[in-house]
Amino acid sequence: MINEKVLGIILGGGQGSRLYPLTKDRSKPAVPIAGKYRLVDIPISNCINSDIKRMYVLTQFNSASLNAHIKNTYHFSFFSSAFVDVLAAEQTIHSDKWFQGTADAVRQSMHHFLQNDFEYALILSGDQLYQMDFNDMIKKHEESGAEISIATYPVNAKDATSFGLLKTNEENIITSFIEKPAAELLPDWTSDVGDEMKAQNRNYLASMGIYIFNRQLLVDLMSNPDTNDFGKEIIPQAIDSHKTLSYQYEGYWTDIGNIDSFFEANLGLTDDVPQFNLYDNDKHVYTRPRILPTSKIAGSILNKAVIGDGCIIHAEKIERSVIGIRSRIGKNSLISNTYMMGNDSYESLDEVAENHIDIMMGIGDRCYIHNCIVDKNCRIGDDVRINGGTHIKNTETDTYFVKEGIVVIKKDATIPRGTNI
Ligand code: ADQ
Ligand code: ADP
Repeated sequence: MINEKVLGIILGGGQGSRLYPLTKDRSKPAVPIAGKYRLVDIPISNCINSDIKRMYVLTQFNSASLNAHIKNTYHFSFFSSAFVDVLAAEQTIHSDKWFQGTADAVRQSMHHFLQNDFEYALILSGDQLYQMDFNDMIKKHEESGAEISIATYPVNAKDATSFGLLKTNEENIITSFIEKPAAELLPDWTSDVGDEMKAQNRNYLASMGIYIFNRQLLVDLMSNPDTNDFGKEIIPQAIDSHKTLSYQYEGYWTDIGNIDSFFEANLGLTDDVPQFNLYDNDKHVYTRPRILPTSKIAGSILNKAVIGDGCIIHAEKIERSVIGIRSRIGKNSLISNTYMMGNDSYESLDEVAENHIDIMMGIGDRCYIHNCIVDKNCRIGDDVRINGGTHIKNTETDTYFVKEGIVVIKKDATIPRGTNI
């Protein structure tokens, strides 16, 4: 079934500087998460599970790996009108500039959208972890006669300054909006969020950056070339003249736009009952079917470990860690609080000998790896010790990057034997 009324528009990412160095050589939607997925699989899967099967992914870089991933994953039946298309910032006769912001990305791509029949544009962020049935939001949008709807989420004072905050009337119509207010303005922005939320001190109603726009209104708003951003300009300017509904979401939702939140969201998957549930019959998270063998594990103690397909593991212990596809970990190694993304291919022993490869892809023997993100295709030699934590200063080298105690080993990096970080 396809919802013919709704077109999905996924904001795949601007510069992606907050996720650097994971976005050094790839666009943000292509960043691997949860051992086998890419960031973009989350909003796309939410759309598919809501029968919204016509989608555009807007991205700043036209990366080959993103295109390959989308092409290899989301092919629909020949007889279906479903599609997922990547639109990268492109030079046209109308514009020679990169996307200047989220609204500018939509504006520059508008001519593609308008080739489709749709009544509502559903605009989504590309860097959030959640499972949401958009049909309920669309239903409330239609019932209320709103022209714009914004999904909202109660947050506490600590988080409130990173979001757009809003206030509503008793019909949940938004009456005021402020983008990322300074801390001293917060007392003016509390909302009546319900008793359960109040008990958790989540007194501020934040925009989730998930918007429904009626088609003609979006066309009209995009005709003003001076507005570049939804949060900074379009939404605050639109609420006075256009009925804008707040759709308060009750489920799990988290923004994974920076290294810290990205790391915690991944490690959160190792909890006994993770807040983000990948084991649900109805809410699939789709990704590329790679036809990998099962994982092979010898002599290891695994505790709160999420292990991807096709791994070869001899580690002594893996604790509170997500180990991505095709990972190889050597003997007597201890891995904790680590997200290892995995490898793009296997190296055979013949290849290693033939090419005089000194350190194989993966983690060697007798390593200690803690509080670390290991990007894809890294080679970590024997006896390497990486002990992430706030005792390490933020720093960057050719092979790694440290941000708030999390050590990120860069894609394709080689960490020589015996290195101590
Ligand atoms: P932010 O997430 O800080 O706040 P923004 O940086 O504009 O806003 O990013 C929104 C989404 O668009 C992200 O997925 C981002 O990667 C993507 N994006 C940014 N620039 C882009 C570009 N040039 N081209 C394509 N994609 C781009 C927004 C709202 C807040 C709200 C939070 C909720 O502005 O009001 O509270 O989202 O997370
Ligand atoms: P990422 O976005 O994660 O950085 P890449 O741009 O490295 O991804 O592309 C990953 C893709 O490249 C994978 O889908 C994989 O199939 C392919 N790939 C990379 N290296 C090899 C290799 N040595 N042999 C076969 N395929 C490879």
